Amino acid sequence: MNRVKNRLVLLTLALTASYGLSAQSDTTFIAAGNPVFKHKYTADPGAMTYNNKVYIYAGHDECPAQQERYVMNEWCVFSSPDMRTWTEHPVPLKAKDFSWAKGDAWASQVIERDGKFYWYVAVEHATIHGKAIGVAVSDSPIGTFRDARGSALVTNDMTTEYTKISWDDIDPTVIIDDDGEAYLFWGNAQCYYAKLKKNMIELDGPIMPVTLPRFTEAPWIHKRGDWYYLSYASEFPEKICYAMSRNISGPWEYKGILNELAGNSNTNHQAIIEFKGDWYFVYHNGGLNTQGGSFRRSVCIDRLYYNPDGTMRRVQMTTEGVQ
Ligand code: FUB
Repeated sequence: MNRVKNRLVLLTLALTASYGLSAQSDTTFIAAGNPVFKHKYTADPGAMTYNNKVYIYAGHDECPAQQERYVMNEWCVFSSPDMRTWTEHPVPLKAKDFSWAKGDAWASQVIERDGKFYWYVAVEHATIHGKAIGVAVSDSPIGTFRDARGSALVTNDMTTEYTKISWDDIDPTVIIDDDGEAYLFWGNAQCYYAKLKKNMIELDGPIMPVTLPRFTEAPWIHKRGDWYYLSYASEFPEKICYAMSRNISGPWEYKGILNELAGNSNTNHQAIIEFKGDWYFVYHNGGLNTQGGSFRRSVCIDRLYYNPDGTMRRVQMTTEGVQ
């Protein structure tokens, strides 16, 4: 009976992959190493642990074979109680769910506060030139989510004093500190941070630049003990580097490379989480047969280890993944 059920699940996943369909209902499967999700292309993982489950929020890479550009219209959500059995839930959010956005469901992160889930995303703004950061909210980690503001939280014209490029306001990452204060980090070419109000949908102070060597994009902020860690994609093609600080506002001390170039992808975009006492490095590569690459990426997970002094050991990317 179980075998029949597993075949049905695999058939559903294969159909979903072949026809590029989005999940319409929950679909459960067992991961077989890296990449974790093999039935569709997934990128820019934002990971969250909540109520003994891991959630991965990822962009859906939909670029047709033979083309080389980002085609990303929606985000996906996957959950797992053990990092092995995964459930894909129906698509919880699309770029077009933000009425002010033109498209481009780029990198994102979800965080929980007081039983609500806030999803910070990067999209292309329809009327203000350039990329922008929006925030959606839901009562459930799997959605559905709705635009929490009806307008962008950060737009390109708010950061022109630091860089003139129009795609610097991408890749949001968020942290709620032990004292309850929340902070948003983001950036491309220039890293920024700003305090968030308790309502999580408004900035609570100025946008500040963060100085990091050879910063490209994809900041991820996390805390372990008294250390703050700011990891980020560096140079291009991207490696993941990181810096540490005793203070959320820095200064940040550069600590070197955390993850080398990811296979067959010029981006690498990471998330770092603790789950049931172990730490995990979630990222993407371009390793999925047969069309994987920089615009058809796939989420992978490997273990992350710390040294006794709090620094992080370089990640070993594996085909086996985590079991
Ligand atoms: O997926 C589009 C962009 O590629 C992301 O915003 C970057 O982090 C890079 O992964």
